[in-house]
Amino acid sequence: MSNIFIALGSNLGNPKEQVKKGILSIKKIVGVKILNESNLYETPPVGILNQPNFINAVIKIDSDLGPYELLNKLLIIESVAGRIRIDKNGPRTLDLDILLYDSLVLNEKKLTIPHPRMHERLFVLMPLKDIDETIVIPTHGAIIDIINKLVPENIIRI
Ligand code: PH2
Ligand code: MG
Ligand code: MG
Repeated sequence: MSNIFIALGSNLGNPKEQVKKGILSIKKIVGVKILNESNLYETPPVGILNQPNFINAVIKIDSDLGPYELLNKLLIIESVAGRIRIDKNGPRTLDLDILLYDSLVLNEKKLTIPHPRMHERLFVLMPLKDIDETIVIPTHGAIIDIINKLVPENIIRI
């Protein structure tokens, strides 16, 4: 079994409900057990600024699915939630990103673990820290040190 952290984000179609439903859908994947859930956060958009605020959260799961098996399940949940891919950083009903998979480091076309931008995104790091503030992100270091070096953002716990 592996300890895996997944980030959830939404800024379209009742984002809070999208994130909650996303967690329920992940709970239903055979071979997945949810171990912990962060608080929900309202966060200003990063990347493309001219779009609604996001709701973000992180969950910790235990699973015997491999990284690609899990990725494929998450992509199905995203598309059932009505996700249409237009802009890389644009608005979305539901985004599910694998952040960490044990201490695995994977650099492949379809999947990069740790998530390639997680260390620069407070909307990911704040909820991740809720679950475990002792996390060390492979190749980047201790979460607390990373957060302390970032410029604070207007992230609101809801
Ligand atoms: N996701 C993005 C781009 N920008 N900004 C916030 N606040 N939250 C997100 O989840 C987010 C984003 C691409 O995945
Ligand atoms: Mg994302
Ligand atoms: Mg994604």
